[in-house]
Amino acid sequence: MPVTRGFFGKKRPQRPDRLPPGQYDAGSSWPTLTAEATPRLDVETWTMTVDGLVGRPHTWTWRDVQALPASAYVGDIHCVTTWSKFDMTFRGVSVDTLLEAAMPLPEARFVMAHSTTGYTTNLPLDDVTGGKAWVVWEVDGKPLTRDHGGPVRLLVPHLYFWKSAKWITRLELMERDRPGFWEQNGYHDRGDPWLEQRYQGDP
Ligand SMILES: Nc1nc2c(c(=O)[nH]1)N[C@H]1C(S)=C(S)[C@@H](COP(=O)(O)O)O[C@H]1N2
Ligand SMILES: [Mo]
Repeated sequence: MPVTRGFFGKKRPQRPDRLPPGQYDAGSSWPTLTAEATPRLDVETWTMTVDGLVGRPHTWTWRDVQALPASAYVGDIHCVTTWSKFDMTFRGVSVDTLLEAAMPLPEARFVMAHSTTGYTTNLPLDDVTGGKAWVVWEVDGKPLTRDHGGPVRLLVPHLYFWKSAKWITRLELMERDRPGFWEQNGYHDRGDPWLEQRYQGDP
């Protein structure tokens, strides 16, 4: 009986249409990328704040965020170092829910995401509203591990993954854009993987 070579023997992306330019399918592996030392956060003391250009600055405790309406993302993620991962399931709360409580002022157009570690990343407000961004604590049915940003990270899956700040503690709304950690080091202010916005100066 003839054996169809290549079906099992070759590693090919399962869905080339879902792989942005210059990316490869990392399969079941999930690399960790961390610029700073991995912090050990206590959910008893961790808080999430939305402030800056908002009508009502707001801080949630761990229990407060767990009590908000839950929301999930099922789909892909893309790291600027060229790996992508398909079909991940993250659970948490939509950033829209947090912003609703804090009431952004009309002049707010950008956000800075802050981690407890001092890591920052800047995003257009439009990229974290309209059901496109989450604050998450669970992945594929399990609590986020510390390496991957546990207990809580930002998730903005339609942009390169450096925008998804691990150990998130604060979203600061701003009128003008200001570069975060990697953006000061040459990465793009927006970071759309489909447009290959990897570095400052890319389209
Ligand atoms: N606080 C913090 N968040 C971070 C980073 C980091 O170094 N520190 N790295 C970013 C980058 S470059 C990527 S690709 C993803 C990596 O997430 P992972 O380690 O869960 O794969 O987190 C992003 N969020
Ligand atoms: Mo990354």
